[in-house]
Amino acid sequence: MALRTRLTELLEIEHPIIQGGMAWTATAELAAAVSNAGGFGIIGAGQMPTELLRQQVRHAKELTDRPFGVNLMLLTPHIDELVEMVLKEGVHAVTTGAGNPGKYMSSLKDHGIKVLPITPSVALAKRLEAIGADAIIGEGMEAGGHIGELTTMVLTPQLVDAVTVPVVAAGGIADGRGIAAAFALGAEGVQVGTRFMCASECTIHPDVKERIIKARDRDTVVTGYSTGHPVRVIKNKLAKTIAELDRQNRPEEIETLGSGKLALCMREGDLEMGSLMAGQSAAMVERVQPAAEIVDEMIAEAVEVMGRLARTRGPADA
Ligand code: TUI
Repeated sequence: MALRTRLTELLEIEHPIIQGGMAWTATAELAAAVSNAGGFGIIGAGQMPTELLRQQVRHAKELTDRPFGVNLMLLTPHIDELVEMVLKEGVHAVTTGAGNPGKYMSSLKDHGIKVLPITPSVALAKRLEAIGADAIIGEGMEAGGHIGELTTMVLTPQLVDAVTVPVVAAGGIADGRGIAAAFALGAEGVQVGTRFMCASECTIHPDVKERIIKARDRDTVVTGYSTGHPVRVIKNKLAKTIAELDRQNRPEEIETLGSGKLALCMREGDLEMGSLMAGQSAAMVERVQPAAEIVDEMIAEAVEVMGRLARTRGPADA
């Protein structure tokens, strides 16, 4: 069973599923497991020291012979150094987040690295296509972490109409129904973050996985609007404090308070004072399971749903 698109060609993968490059969460182990399962695994660079990211890239190469990538978080202070390192080590593709990767586009492409920017808007997607983006990942505000304003449902078709390169839908996709929906909107692939947080191979603290599995529909909240970098998290003590600072319009204090809190959550398992970044789809994640099982289940369900839709007739033909 396979869903082939221009994205599977571009990334030389079997299934059109990209694993989100989540900071402090998407390590070499997870990325390699997703790539070995026929998807596209991504190491989340976040604010990682350059040498640590280099080790991660090398480790992933030991764990898989298949293509994988790195997500570059463009707000990182030493981003230039991270890009240099990625150019030297070589990966199949990079995704970028939290900014405009225009400055790095030509050097990445000159090194044969595919570039898939994550964008929250149509205007930015058009600019990035014009300077050589190989595909556009449109991320809706259902996603976890740093988000834009539009939902996946309205962003995806607008991107599909605006660019000619493949569009990948992200935000709120955690099962095969989500893949089928994204394809209905014209996407040629999906990016999945939250569900892969509960992959067996994901190295985050087990308590975080348990919290995601327990999550219900309204358990996430967006905080940090006053900083200009809003993030979706599962509600906890830290989120409540930041929401209050947001109301009082005290962005500097939010930046100070937020520093180091993502690692505190994901690595040390502090569910109350850590930043519990996860998407709305946390409520749809039911269990910890191997990455390959997640990929296989999602693809099988997508194929089943799309087959059912294809056989559906209007009342006149019924
Ligand atoms: O980047 C993400 N998700 C993230 S990054 C992150 S680490 C962080 N922590 C605190 C504050 C900020 C970041 C946690 N989660 N997703 C991809 C994404 N990119 N979402 C939105 C954007 C984006 C936003 C603005 C991309 C480009 C952009 O462009 C602005 C411009 O310069 O035109």
